[in-house]
Amino acid sequence: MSLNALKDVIRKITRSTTVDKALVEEIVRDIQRALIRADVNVRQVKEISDAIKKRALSEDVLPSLNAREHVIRIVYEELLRGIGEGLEIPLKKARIMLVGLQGSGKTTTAAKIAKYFKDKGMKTAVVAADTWRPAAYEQLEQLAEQAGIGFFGIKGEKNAVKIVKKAMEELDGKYDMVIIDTAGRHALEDDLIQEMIEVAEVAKPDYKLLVLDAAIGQLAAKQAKAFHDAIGIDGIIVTKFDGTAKGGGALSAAREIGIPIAFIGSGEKIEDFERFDPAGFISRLLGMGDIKALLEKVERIASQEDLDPEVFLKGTFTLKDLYKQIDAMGKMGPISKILEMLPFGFGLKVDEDAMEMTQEKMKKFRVIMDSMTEEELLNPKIIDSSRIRRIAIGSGTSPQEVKELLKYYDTMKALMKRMRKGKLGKLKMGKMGKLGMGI
Ligand SMILES: Nc1nc2c(ncn2[C@@H]2O[C@H](COP(=O)(O)OP(=O)(O)OP(=O)(O)O)[C@@H](O)[C@H]2O)c(=O)[nH]1
Ligand SMILES: [Mg+2]
Repeated sequence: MSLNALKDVIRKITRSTTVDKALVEEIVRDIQRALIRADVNVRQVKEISDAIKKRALSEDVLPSLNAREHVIRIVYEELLRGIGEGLEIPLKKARIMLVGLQGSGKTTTAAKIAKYFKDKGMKTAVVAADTWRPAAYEQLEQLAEQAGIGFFGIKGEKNAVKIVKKAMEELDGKYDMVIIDTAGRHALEDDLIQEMIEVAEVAKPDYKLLVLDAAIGQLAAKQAKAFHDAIGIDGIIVTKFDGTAKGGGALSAAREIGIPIAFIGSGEKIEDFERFDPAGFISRLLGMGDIKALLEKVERIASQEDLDPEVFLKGTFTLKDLYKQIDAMGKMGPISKILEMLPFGFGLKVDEDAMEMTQEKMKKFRVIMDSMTEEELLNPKIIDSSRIRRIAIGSGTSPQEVKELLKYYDTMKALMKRMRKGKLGKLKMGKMGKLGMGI
């Protein structure tokens, strides 16, 4: 078979990896159930599932992904579309104003943010601008003390705008980041909106962050929209993620207003706070632990250009090619996985254990090859016992280990040859295990 004819066959096999409609329907039904259970807005669930169906059936399946993984990857992308990678607040001078309904977690979160950035080397302070809740001042003061962050408040002062004005004069220049805790209400009432607008006018915050309790579920989208319409929001913080809530409400809220999630609060303690991580969030939302592993796999495929399939096709296979292959194995996993990714891999059953090479062995093989001359790498045949001794000394290994590498090279070379002849399917990989090299 000529090279071109072979490539044609390959292309056909690749294209025939179809994702059938029944499977997509089945997966989408599972996803819908998970999303609704996680409190994602029903209208959004419909939008998301329509998009998934359309893409899953029309897009090519990435090599090495099975049909299910193909659909899940698209599910992930569609869920990510609404929430993005999260809001990243850089380590720069900034003012952050927190808003949110009563009990959502603003005061606790103010201290958590200040601590989070303090731990990154910023000078941070909190401002007690909640004049509504009894003892809000004491609550924040105590948290600030506990976290070792700056605090500003005016005890007994009933005007939040006055406090914030004074705070800005007082703290400016002394702190890098100032976080303002504001009052909440049971519902978004006019006087609260008015107060938020006035506080924002004097505080001139770089970020207005909405604090949302994960437990409010489906109400989150409506609430986020109301706050966004009233004062404009730059990011969302989801609190009480340590509870039973799966975060669908927060996802809906972010999608609804098109604003990213910045942080997740996951407990009452000041340290229970982390930057939003989309993969972790979506895994939890769907109740699927394997999303991260899948994404890593997709990433590995993206680095596939590191592996040149032509090597498998052209007539020669030198130690240089082996070197590249070993490098690719470091990035992409065992050779059996790489073979599966190649179009040839279809129908190829390899004994994974026999093919596996430990990281340690890979490293050693690389070190050995680093001690070889260009000539030896390109023409391994010339490596005789005196060269083997020299290479062993140069690489700090033993002649035995150099021989092992050469044996491995011979085996791979034979494998490549068989591949070119299209006999790969019949090749018994198990034999390689007998070489006793742990490959
Ligand atoms: N489990 C858990 N509890 C939290 C979290 N964040 C806040 N809380 C608790 O929720 C309750 C309310 O938190 P606050 O920070 O006082 O809420 P707030 O928004 O300032 O409330 P108001 O000032 O009344 O509007 C407190 O008991 C907090 O300890 C969280 O991430 N997980
Ligand atoms: Mg409060």
